[in-house]
Amino acid sequence: MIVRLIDDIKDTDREVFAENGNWVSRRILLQKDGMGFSFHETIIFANTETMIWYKNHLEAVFCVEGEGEIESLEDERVYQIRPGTMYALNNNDRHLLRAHSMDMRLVCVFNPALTGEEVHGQDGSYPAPEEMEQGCSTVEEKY
Ligand code: 9YT
Repeated sequence: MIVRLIDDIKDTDREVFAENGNWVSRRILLQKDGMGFSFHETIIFANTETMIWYKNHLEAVFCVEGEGEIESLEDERVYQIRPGTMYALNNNDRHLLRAHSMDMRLVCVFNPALTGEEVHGQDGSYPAPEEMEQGCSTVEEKY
């Protein structure tokens, strides 16, 4: 059994800050934990907008704190996010994620699991697991 405290992840290599300062993500479970998915707590900082495209991963996100919105760049629909809201990027949807006046605390699951080594590519995506094995480019997207 794996038991972990979020406080034990802070200030370790499982805690990653976005280069543009928009978010911090704590990778509670990664590929190496062997669960078949990864599990994250992500804080989206207040009054930010982040463009994201997980073209190689499916992600489900559950809001536990804060308020914001997600705009699908596939059809321009905007959905409000508040505690209790879940969104699932079942079509690898490109999107804009906005936090309103307070930080948004989100719990996220990725399939396939993130290894923790990914950085956003030029198009906002993370590389596929096969590309990671081949040694992918590590250019951070500044969105
Ligand atoms: C909200 C969201 O998309 N979180 C994703 C987790 C984060 N990009 C990470 O851990 O890399």
